[in-house]
Amino acid sequence: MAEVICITGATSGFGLACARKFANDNDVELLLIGRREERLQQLVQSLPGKVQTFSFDVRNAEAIDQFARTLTDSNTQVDVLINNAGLALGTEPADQASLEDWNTMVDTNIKGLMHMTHALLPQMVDRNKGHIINLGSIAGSWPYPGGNAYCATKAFVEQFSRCLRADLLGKHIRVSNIAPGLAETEFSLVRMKGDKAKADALYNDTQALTPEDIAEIIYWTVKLPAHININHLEVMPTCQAWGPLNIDKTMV
Ligand code: NDP
Ligand code: 8X3
Repeated sequence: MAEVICITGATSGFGLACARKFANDNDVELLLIGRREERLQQLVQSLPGKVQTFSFDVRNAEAIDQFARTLTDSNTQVDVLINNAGLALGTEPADQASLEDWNTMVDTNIKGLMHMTHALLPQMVDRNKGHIINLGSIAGSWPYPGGNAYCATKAFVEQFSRCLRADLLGKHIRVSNIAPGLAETEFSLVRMKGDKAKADALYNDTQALTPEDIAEIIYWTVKLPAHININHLEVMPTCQAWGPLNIDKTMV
């Protein structure tokens, strides 16, 4: 029986690299989700094996329910759910940040991930089989100026992943939070709202992680023997590490 891998945010970055990585396996069926229909169509044509695409916005709860119903109707059961769709918007300090941006991040990174999990987890529990991979971030553990709502959404992903593990104890269902640091994808272009110069500046003179690095790690996490669960895996490029905490010496 083919292993069914469902990837949200498969049109770019980590999701796309995961789709390419898993597509090379024999006997795998990919369910690829994103909003950009034309990119999904290209994937169907370029990837080997059985690939189905679903164009919807993970902020649309009704679309997720419809997706789950489509799977039920075709008797398709998801073995691995990669909750990857997500974004950051803006780097302004909290008092200057856009409330609309905050809501978009919450609706995508938290509610979208939660709805996908809620829709697909019951069939994993029924079969006593499955693996949920959530894309967290170093931002979920480590605050930085301008990170505000984005960091908080990833802290949700971290704790939600741990709590799923607690609830699923006794079932053969694994849950892993993969938390990358600096990685070069379309992430910064989206965060900087299309300003390519600003997005590129972040990666200049670095050897950032690549989407393929993260796909390799996710693939390894999934392929480990079933009795091993990676709870939380934080990964940074070697050129990245913590700095000292800031101290304001002008306040006295
Ligand atoms: P990209 O911008 O390259 O990819 C993001 C993907 O998410 C796209 O395929 C996009 O597809 C999809 N997406 C975004 N919003 C929605 C939505 N509302 N509904 C459906 N799909 C959506 O970024 P990355 O690959 O870097 O990011 C993937 C994940 O990794 C995110 O959760 C991000 O927060 C996280 N991450 C990224 C890091 C980095 O430095 N790059 C580091 C740590 C974590 P489409 O636009 O077609 O819908
Ligand atoms: C993306 C990594 O450090 O830009 O989640 O927040 S960071």
